[in-house]
Amino acid sequence: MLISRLLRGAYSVMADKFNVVFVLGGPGAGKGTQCAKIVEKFGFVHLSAGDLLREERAKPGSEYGELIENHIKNGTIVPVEITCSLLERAMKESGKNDFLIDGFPRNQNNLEGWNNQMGNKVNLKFVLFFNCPLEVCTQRCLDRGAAGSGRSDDNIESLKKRFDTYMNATMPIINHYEGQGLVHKMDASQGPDEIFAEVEKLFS
Ligand code: UP5
Ligand code: MG
Repeated sequence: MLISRLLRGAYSVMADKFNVVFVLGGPGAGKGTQCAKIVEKFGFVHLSAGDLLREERAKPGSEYGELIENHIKNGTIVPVEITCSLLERAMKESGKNDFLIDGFPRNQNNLEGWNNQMGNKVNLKFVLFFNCPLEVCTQRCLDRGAAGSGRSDDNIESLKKRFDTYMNATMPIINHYEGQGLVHKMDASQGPDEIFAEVEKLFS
């Protein structure tokens, strides 16, 4: 009796946690594109940390607007307190339980801040890593910029900085999760449908 009550208690604590899949990869690797497909087929909530920061930046009178814009243009990373609060708020407001968190955590500061603030509220299922050559990613972002994305970082100067940050700060985070056996690495240089054919196997 006691054991089954304890087990039920433990289960309800687990069930109360948010389920999270982190989606990482270089600029233009296709994180957003694949997340949209996962949402359509499997019903997760997609939260792009970059999109949340851009929304916050666009709010009239935002306390952090200028700081966020400077980081985005320079390809550097916004302090975790800001990003993590935006993510947690969006998770709570969604009323849902299963999340794709796209483009986060990107550096050691993000990882530590997330673990402190969210570690015991979240069940990290795995990390989806879109691996794509720099030249392919660069071309995708430049094409998107030329097509009128309006993103202040879809230009060659910002892209160089975004890649430096990705290689120096984000790859060590991916390697950290790899060491925990949590990373699923995808070849993201193919077409969107070919990539999704691999991705969906993980969610099925
Ligand atoms: N495209 C997509 N897939 C394709 C495919 N398979 N074949 C051909 N084309 C493909 O795709 C990019 C473009 O490529 C699109 O035009 C798409 O149609 C095409 P997308 O799906 O948008 O790729 P994604 O990986 O999401 O690229 P994104 O540019 O969003 O990646 P970033 O990681 O650079 O951008 P993000 O918005 O996450 O971050 C921007 C900045 O915000 C960061 O540099 C940083 O300054 C800041 N930031 C933080 O500080 N902290 C955070 O936690 C997050 C962001
Ligand atoms: Mg994106």
